[in-house]
Amino acid sequence: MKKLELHWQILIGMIAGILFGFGMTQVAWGQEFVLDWIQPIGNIFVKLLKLIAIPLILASLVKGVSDLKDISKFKSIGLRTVIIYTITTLVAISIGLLIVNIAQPGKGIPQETIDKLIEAYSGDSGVTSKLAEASMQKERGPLHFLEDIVPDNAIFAMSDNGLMLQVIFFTIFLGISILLIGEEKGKPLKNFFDSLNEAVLKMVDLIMVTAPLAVFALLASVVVSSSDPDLLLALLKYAGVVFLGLSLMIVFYCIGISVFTNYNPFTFLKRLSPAQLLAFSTSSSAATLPVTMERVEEHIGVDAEVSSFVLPVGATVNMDGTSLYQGVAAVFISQALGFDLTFADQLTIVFTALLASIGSAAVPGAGMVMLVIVLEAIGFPSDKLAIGLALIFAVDRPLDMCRTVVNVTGDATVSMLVAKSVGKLGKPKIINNAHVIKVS
Ligand code: DAS
Repeated sequence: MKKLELHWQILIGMIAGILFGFGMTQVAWGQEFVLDWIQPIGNIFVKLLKLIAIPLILASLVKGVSDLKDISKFKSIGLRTVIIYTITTLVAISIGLLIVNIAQPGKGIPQETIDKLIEAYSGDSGVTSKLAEASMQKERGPLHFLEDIVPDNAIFAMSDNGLMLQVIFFTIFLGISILLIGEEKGKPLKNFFDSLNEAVLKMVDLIMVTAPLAVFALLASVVVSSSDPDLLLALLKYAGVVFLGLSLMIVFYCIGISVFTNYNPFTFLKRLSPAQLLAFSTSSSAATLPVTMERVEEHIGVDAEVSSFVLPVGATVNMDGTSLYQGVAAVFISQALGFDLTFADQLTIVFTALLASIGSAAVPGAGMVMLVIVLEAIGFPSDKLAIGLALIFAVDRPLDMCRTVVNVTGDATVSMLVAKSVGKLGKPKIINNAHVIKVS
């Protein structure tokens, strides 16, 4: 029987995980069972991917830079990358603000829902204590020791963007230095990083073999941990606004790819889909980065010279989905808690959401944490800040999964646009019998 393509395997794992998770919510011991015995499988998978993200960046970026024939090409790749990333992020925030101001999802939330949240947030009962208990549960799981065996990074603690950026800085510096010491002297190092790159890409393939089981575990855990159904109902409209905005961003990327690279956008989405499904399941651009790089280089045809720079930088500082979400969330919370926004406030949101998305780490939930910057920038009352965040916490994880897909898709799109602009968009190495329009 023909082996199912990877994205179908992952999709089946996701659907099975969601169904299993809902099944587990119907039995008293279900949530504990999933958090204790199923969730660790997913956590180990995410740690494995994060483990190889840094070595992959190290190898591919040194290879990418040292393969350049001259430094000026590297400068032009860098400049194009920064300009296009800024444009896509500003478009994302603008789309988000347009929709949330038209839809007004924060208006009309029943006052008793808000009062219930304020009461729950004061720690008496309900949302907060349940969330605290659930997170404690994860810590104490019986398989926790198993998770600890897998380091989640080989060289640096990838605790936040700062370290990722330091690794990127170091590797670019090293790559340029190898270039400058000349072909002869640099050859041993170049050969080392070339074979390290191949070896780490093979590690990606091996880890991806477990992807269907891992996404099953990750999604089952998300379903059993979702919060109070009443609150979820009140937030459905808000989630719909974010989801609509994120969907429009995918359309925006497809138009850009079709117009500027003559690549069939549906082929692009199909070839990128394992990385998108992984982004959805892990809510982490950093964990997905190794797969994004493998898909963009091997299956889409972006030269490593471009992808090895554009994608790690993108995973760190370009988060279009997050910036759109932060714009929508800031307005929604203001609407729900009766804080009127002027036009100047909305412009402030555009600017601070751009900065907040750059500062958001490529890990689950980072976008919500950085949302505080946006709310403080518009002078949101600090005594209501925590309640505002608690208000959207209930649906943050599913929205994080969706916005991470857009973050990853945006990075892959920009890598194609930059590659096309410097003549480095070629034929994919691996053809999955998808129809690719001739790409010059
Ligand atoms: N989960 C983040 C990421 O990895 C995005 C976010 O939290 O907004 O891209």
